[in-house]
Amino acid sequence: MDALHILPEPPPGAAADWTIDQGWEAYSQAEHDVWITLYERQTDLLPGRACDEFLRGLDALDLHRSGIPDFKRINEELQRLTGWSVVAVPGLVPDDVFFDHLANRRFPAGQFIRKPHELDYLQEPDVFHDVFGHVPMLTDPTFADYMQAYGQGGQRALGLGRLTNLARLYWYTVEFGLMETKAGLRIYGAGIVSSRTESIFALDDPSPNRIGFDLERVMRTPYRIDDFQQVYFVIPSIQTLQEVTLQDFGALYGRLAGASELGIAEIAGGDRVITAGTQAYAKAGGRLASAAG
Ligand code: HBI
Ligand code: FE
Repeated sequence: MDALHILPEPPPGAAADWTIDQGWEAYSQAEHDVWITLYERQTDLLPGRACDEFLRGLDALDLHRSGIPDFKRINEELQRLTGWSVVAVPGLVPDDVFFDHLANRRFPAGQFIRKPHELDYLQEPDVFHDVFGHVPMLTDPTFADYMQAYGQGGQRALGLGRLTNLARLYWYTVEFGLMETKAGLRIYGAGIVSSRTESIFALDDPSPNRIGFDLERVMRTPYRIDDFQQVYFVIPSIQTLQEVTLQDFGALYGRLAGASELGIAEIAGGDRVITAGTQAYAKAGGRLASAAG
C-alpha cells in the first residue's frame, strides 16, 4: 500500500485502534447508488470468473443490490460462519494496527465509497474494495484461518524487518490471487474481483505472466500498486493457503536474505509457467496509455 496515505496517528473521532463508527444511516442515496452500480456490474461479470468460495460468500452475506451494507448486519452472519467481523476505518491504517486487527479476526474496511468518476480505479481501499472484494472470502474457513495467520505473521515480520517480503505474499494471494479449478482459472484476489477491468484482464489478457504459486518465488517478486499486475500467481486449490501457514518463515526469511529480487515480468528457472505473457499492456504504457486512447 502507498504509505503516503497513512496518517501518523488516528484521525479525530477514531479510536486508538483506528476504528470509527460506520455511520450507516448517514450514507447518501448517491453513495448507495455508487455501490449498486459497482455491485451490479460485478455480479453480472463474475459467474465463471470468481471462484466458488467467493460466490458462496457473496450469497451467504446477502450483499444485495440495495446499497452499501450495514456492517452490523454482515457481522451477525460472518461471526457465525468463521468468527470474523468487519470494523470501519477511515482508510489505510499503519501496518502494525492492520496486522493486529487481522490477528484478532477483525477486517478493517474503509468506511467511505469512491466517487462516481472513480468507478474503475482508485488507489486507496474503499468500502466496495474491502467489503465486496475481501469479505466474501472470509466466510470460507480455510481462507479465514489464512488471513488470521497472515496478521500474526505480519506482526512477526515487522519485528524481523521482513515486511516487504510478507507484503508481497498478501499482494499476490489476498489481493491478486488466481486459483486453478476443473473448469479453468478462477479469481479469489480482492483487488481483481472488485475491479471490472481487471476481472477480465487477469483471466483473459495475453499480457501478464501466470505462474504456479511458490512461496519463496512470490516473496522475491515486486508488484504494481498503480496498474494491472504484470504477473499473477496461481494456487492449485484453497488448501495451498493452509499449507503456507505451516511453513517455517524464519528459515524462509534466512534464505531470502541471500536471494536476489526478481524482475516483475521475469520468468525464473523452476517456475511452473501457465502463461508466458507478452507484457504488451505494460509495454504500451498500461492504464494511462489506454486511458489516453
Ligand atoms: N490498512 N485499512 C487498511 N487496509 C489495508 O489493506 C492495509 C492497511 N494498512 C497496511 C496494509 N494494508 C499493507 O501495507 C500491509 O498488508 C502490509
Ligand atoms: Fe485490499
